[in-house]
Amino acid sequence: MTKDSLRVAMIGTAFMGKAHSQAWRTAPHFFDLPLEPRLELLVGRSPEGTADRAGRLGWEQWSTDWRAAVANPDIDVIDICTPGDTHAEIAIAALEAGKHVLCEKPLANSVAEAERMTEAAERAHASTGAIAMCGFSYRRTPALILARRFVEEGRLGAIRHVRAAYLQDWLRDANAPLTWRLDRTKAGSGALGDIGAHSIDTAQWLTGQSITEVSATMRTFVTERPERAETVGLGGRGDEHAPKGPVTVDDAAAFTASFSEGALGVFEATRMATGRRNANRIELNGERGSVAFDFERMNELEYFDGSGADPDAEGFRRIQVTDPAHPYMSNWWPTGHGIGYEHLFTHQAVEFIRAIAGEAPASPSFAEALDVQRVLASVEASASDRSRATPVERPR
Ligand code: SOE
Repeated sequence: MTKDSLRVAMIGTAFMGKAHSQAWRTAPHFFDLPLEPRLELLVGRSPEGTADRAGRLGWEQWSTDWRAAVANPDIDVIDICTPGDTHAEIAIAALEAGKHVLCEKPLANSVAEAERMTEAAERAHASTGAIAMCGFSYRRTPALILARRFVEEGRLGAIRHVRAAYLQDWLRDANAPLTWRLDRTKAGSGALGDIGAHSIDTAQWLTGQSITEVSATMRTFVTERPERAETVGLGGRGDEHAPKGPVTVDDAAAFTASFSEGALGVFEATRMATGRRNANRIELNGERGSVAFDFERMNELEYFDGSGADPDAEGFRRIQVTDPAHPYMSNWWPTGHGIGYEHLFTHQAVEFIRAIAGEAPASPSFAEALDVQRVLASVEASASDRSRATPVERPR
């Protein structure tokens, strides 16, 4: 029997466009899915670039008109992989047209936009059954899912500390180019929304607790950058003699946070941590145990069992999260053969398809992503209110 197909149109052709394309293509090869995704239509800005990407990434057709994609009755899913300033308009139009929507993180550039998107998602779900999900892809990391299970099983006891640092360094060169990620009107914020949003989402999801209060500082170390540049990966090296334009977002954000059940959080997000390429780290310390994760060793989870069962042998142990019993792993390679960054997007596509088929809840929902947006807004508000920054008094 052939499966019903799920016809996908993806808007955006850059980094996330590549990651999502691979996910849509790979998911049915490795997972038994209720619906068969079809890479129907790729939408980009330039005709040449989009045609080339569509060919390479395996899309049937391409176009430069997202509105036509949204109106197309032969499309079931709109996958949004564009900068944040376009998310609300595309997502709301797609939901109103009865499409399922997968939207990259952060959900929007403001709380107001995220609220409108969430209302549209709830309305569309009630009227057409449309599913909306936000792409906090690190939730699909097997080691983090295991950590969450440990928290739910009570192995950590009451959680006291949440320590999250998302460290990258692709902006460390002062001549790295002025890309859209450094433009507040396009990206909403800098390191905070781009990667700090992942830490906020992961922390709330892992602990099952909400952040209730924050106290923040943000910094832009390099305030202008060359506009003319050869980009390499996310950064690259700009032409230092080229005209410069203003950086309008943060390079780094740091904040403390209180959680609803009493945990104390310390967060750091930076794209200036020289030598740290994609160190998305989180550690939880509970009264009975701890877990620690670093994306640069994504197939491992550190676990400390402080229950006192074997006091002489206490210590953090490194669980290699590659066994068939671990989340998603039986669909991939034999034990010990780890997975990588791209696999998380495949897991995300799998969960989205299952949610559309009614087999699983759509999580992170737009409502959950709106909650992250509210925390981001509070961090920015706190950082801009310097009245509570207390100078250090020193004798002259
Ligand atoms: C850039 O900092 C980035 O690509 C983020 O936008 C992604 O969400 C993260 O997974 C990797 O880094």
